[in-house]
Amino acid sequence: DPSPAPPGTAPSGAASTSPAPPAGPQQSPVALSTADAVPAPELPELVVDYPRSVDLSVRYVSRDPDDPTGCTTRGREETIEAEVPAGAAGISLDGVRYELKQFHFHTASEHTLDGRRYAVEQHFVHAGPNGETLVIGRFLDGGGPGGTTADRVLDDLPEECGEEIAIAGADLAGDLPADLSTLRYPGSLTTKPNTEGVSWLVLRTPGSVADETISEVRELFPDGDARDLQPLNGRVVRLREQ
Ligand code: BO1
Ligand code: ZN
Repeated sequence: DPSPAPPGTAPSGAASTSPAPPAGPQQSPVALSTADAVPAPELPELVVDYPRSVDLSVRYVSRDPDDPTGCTTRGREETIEAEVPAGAAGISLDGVRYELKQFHFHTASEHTLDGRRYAVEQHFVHAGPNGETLVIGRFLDGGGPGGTTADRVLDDLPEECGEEIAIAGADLAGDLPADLSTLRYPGSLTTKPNTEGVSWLVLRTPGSVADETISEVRELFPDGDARDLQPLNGRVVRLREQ
């Protein structure tokens, strides 16, 4: 921790500012292109083990150390997040299991796919056996019938600061597409502290939520909470079809 400023050197009431994180060479999000992606059938199949029914706890969160509750601002570092009970959901790659910890949303999408930015991007955040982070990204558009977990979460948002909303019996398995083909690349957290070493698997097949769900999330984050696209800097994006 930095030592406190000597008395009288900081204007009273001034907010503390966090230093900008060092921008590494492998940041996220990036512009994804199916045409430029290298076909990679040799990569391990994505095996999803998500439940048909799980109870979630939804709240606002912030990655900004100056706004730990996510209550004061609705910007780049804030999101709406659903916590998944320990052991309830995960994925495996080559027999190695990654536990689903939480999922959250960004609007508009953070990644782009073939030049398109989607209305919403859902991030399923997993932790590996050694604490590695693996995120599955899913693009969401409007025009859906409603009733997906994303609709349920975004239609019943917490109103009070710090309030937790319980969502019972969420069908996480049913939210995923039949085609689990993914674009994979090494990247970072898209919010502070933008830590690298994150494995990104972005589903090629977008999903859809109801138009009114899109309106809700846009009302909540009028300026969006998506980070700018970051340079690939020579990274290879691979396409694992399955
Ligand atoms: S994102 O998917 O790149 N937008 C993203 C951004 C921040 C986090 C995760 C994903 N934060 C991390 C925290 C960890 C925590 C993990 C799971 O989320 O840095 O401390 O364990 O909740
Ligand atoms: Zn995210």
